Amino acid sequence: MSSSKNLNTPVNEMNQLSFDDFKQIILTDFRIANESRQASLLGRKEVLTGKAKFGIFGDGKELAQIAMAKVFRDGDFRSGYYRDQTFMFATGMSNVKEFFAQLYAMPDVDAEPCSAGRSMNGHFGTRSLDEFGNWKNLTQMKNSSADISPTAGQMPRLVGLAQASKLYRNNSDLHQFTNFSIQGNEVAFGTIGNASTSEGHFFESINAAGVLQIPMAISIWDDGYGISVHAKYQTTKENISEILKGFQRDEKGAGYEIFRVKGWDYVALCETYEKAIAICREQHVPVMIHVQELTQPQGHSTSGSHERYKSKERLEWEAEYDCIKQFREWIVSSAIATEEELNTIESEAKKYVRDCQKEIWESFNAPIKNEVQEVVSMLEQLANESAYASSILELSNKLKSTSDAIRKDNVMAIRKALRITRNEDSTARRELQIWLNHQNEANADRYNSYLFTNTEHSAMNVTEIKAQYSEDAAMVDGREVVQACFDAAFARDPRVVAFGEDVGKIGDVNQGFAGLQEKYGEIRISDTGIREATIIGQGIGLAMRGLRPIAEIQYLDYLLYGLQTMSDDLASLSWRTKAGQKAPLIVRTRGHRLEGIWHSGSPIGMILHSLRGVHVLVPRNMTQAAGFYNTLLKSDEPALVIECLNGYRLKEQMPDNIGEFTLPLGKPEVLKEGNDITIVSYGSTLRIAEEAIVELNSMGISVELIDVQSLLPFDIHHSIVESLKKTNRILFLDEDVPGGATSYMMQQVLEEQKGYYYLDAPARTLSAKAHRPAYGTDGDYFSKPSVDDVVEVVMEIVGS
Ligand SMILES: Cc1ncc(C[n+]2csc(CCOP(=O)(O)OP(=O)(O)O)c2C)c(N)n1
Ligand SMILES: [Mg+2]
Repeated sequence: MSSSKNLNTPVNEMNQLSFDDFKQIILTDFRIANESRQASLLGRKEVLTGKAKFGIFGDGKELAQIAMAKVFRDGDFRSGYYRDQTFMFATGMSNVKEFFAQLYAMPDVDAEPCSAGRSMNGHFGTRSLDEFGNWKNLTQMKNSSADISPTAGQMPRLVGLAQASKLYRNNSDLHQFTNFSIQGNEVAFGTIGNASTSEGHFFESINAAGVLQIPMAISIWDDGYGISVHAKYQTTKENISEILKGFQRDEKGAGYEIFRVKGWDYVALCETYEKAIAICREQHVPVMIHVQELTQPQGHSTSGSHERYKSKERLEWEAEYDCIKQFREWIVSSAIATEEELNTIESEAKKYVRDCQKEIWESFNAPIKNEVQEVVSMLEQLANESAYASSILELSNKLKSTSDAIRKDNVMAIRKALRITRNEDSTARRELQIWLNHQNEANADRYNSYLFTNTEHSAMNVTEIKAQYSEDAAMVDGREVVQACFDAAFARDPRVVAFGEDVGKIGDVNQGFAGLQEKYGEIRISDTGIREATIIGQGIGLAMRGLRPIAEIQYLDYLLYGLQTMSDDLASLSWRTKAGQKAPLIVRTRGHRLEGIWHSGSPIGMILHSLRGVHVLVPRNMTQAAGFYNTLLKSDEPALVIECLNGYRLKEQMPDNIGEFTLPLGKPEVLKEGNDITIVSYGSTLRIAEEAIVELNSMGISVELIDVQSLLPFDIHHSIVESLKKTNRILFLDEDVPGGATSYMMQQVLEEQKGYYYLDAPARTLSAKAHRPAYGTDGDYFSKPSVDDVVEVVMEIVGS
């Protein structure tokens, strides 16, 4: 990739340049546009000839992205989508080689830094972390958060990325963190397709950023379509900036600065971005740039052809208004360069891209080819030493004749050969097994590693510090315990911020932050609108920029609104970047038992199954919750903490070291010892179990009660099976649906911990009913597990 020292010269200073310098800028832009276009064209061919599986490209969007790149500075962040290759090339955040490495799914961080081959092509991202998982200096590099495929899924995170600048600018205690921000001068650039603006996430994010007044610059790439669906089915009046006009800032209030520009008009694009981003950066006013009249020369993706749904007229218009064609005509008609000069650049670009592609295809294939050769010769050796020679030779011959064999072909052949020769022992067979073991290790690293950051700052490495109590330790409401914990956290670390519905002024609906806004200011403890997806997104974006957010979801039942963002974005972040990015966000919520269909749900199975990559903690009381918060604030991994809704007014002892004690993750606690049966539970049902145990004891049944308290990770030392070895009977209890989190706990203990061997009676689960909890005390009794249910199920299990 060629670049120019003058590439970032502001448009309004261009007239001060010499003609030659000016010309060089234009021609460099023309070159980048052509290199990007050639990458799209060749990329599609690579898919259609079977070398890559799927392709989605940025053709037709080149010029706008080149203009945007001119105003993107070190420290800035992008949160965008799969059309942005030109922007990534022009800013230097990616290049043509990395583009092809991702197309081929090359599982190598150096070749494909965004995801090490884990994401499909067009999913961009830079590496914020060094090889040890520590933050790099983000103000000395250009940054892109890692893309996800769900349309508009990039929007909630964008709000947080932009808000971080506001916090860094307005809170002078944060000015010291120059690795993350230079006094909040960074802009968060968002990109989104026109059709994706139909998503709720888009509207929610736009409103949130308008309210927050943060430096967010959202560009809408409008090509009139979302795959085959025309704008008339997507957007009222077929025009997103038209219908968002009410967001324009004016004498009635703060809002956005909204721009509209044609995607083929180079000069207008450069001027627009120059103007828009200056406002955004300096004044922290969100800006929206609606880039219209964009095209898709090759259609949406390699999955289909746009001739099926675009009219002849539309296709002709797209050919004429192709932004590179228009750019070329402008260059020639403005006498900046000749057709011949441009032709030369175009053919150089073509050759450059072809050379990059060849080099990457070669470096992708070379090690695999070597591995195939090794496997073939090992199989041939095995055939020499085996009674099943012909079957094994069949495998090696098949492998030899597979053109472009991949690692899967290799490993399948070995596994099959090992199965065929399972009754034999030979040097060759042992060598093959060793080779497979090495491959398994390498592939686990390639494909399965870094669900969590696994650094020295991992939550799993935080040393336990026990809570200490003085003799006269006060008995206080549970809410006062978490409040004191948060107070200590805010006092200790200026990076800690908390926000959510009713979190600011009243200190949350249960008073966990009571008085803290007064003490630490609105900049750190704040109310948000009712918008769970962007509360989570705010948290992700802030955490990606070095802050320590506690994002509050008012009730567990409403986590569903934010769950998409938590699951697709937060939970996958470390894994999908192979530890290139992290977001140590703490999501705080409260749930289980209260009253009514939408205030007492406990959908823990849903959470566990959608949030692998996030720690899921279910403290039974506020002291345990505080211990978890203290642990998490020392770690760099994301977590969800679900407090018990009915626990805030129950009395607990205030630990002396409220800001310091830590509770380890993945360690259950035995609350009561017993011999006849083990009850495994968490959260609010523990109190039900405790009551039931009183009655069971009176019948002579001795119960061991275990509080799991940390569902992800789950009992890392396998202590529950130790209890089962003693009692030989087990009941998993919670108030999720049947087969919800109880079945997860059962799988962990019976399968993972091999508890199956110690059972004298069938393992049982007791949960709530399959429907939501009905309102009122009777509704609760007949919907959720009761003391009576627990007593009777235990009696059945122990056979009395
Ligand atoms: C939540 C979700 N729904 C559907 C899809 C499938 N999908 C991928 S791209 C796309 C169209 C997006 O169109 P637009 O936002 O205009 O972007 P363009 O591709 O036109 O640049 C759809 C429906 C998806 N990725 N995510
Ligand atoms: Mg579109």
